[in-house]
Amino acid sequence: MITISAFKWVPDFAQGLVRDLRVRWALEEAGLPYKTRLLEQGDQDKPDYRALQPFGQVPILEEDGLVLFESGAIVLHIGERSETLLPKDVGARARAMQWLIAALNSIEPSIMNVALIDIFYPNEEWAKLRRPAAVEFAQKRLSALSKSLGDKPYLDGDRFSAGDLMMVTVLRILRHTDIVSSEKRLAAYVEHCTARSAFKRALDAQLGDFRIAA
Ligand SMILES: N[C@@H](CCC(=O)N[C@@H](CS)C(=O)NCC(=O)O)C(=O)O
Repeated sequence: MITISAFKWVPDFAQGLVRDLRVRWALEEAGLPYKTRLLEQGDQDKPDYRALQPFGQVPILEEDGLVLFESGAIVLHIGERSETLLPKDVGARARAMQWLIAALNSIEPSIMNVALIDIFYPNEEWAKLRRPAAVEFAQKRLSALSKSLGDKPYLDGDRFSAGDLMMVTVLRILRHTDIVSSEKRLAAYVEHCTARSAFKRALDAQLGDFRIAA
């Protein structure tokens, strides 16, 4: 049975955003059952966990002696068992991976620049000075993403893939602002991807674990 790591509890701002959600969603899309290894605060710094995840982060995936960290690597690994996530067609499969990496490498950094300011440094003078340029840069990236999406339902056309799963979890990081929601096409894209029953089950499972711990 697959085990994934997650935090037992996190503050409200992070609930529904913690990156194990990506893996739970991928597992739900793939129809693979899993259990969770829930970390108390501080567990991520203990040597036994650091031996599995060098940076002390969630999620990791454990299965039959295989241990993987990095949500992108884990989603791609799960995708090997799901045509929904990684289509069989060679080109479509490569493009699904391309969009997953674009989400992590070309979109997430600019989104995190804004999110980190808002969450951890809202009252710092330097952060107030830095924020407008960080927002402007994120908007530039999002506007390019929106143009590329165009009127298609998904990034590669008519089919949902691991690329959409990752992109949507990245875009949701700015749910506390109107930076994504004011881009109408992206807002609609996030809405219809998160209407998938697999996403709902994944989100319920993460929030359910927090409720139990509260
Ligand atoms: N690049 C990593 C990032 C993982 C990550 O940032 N996880 C956060 C939770 S969403 C975490 O564990 N933070 C605790 C820490 O960094 O100490 C991935 O995608 O798996």
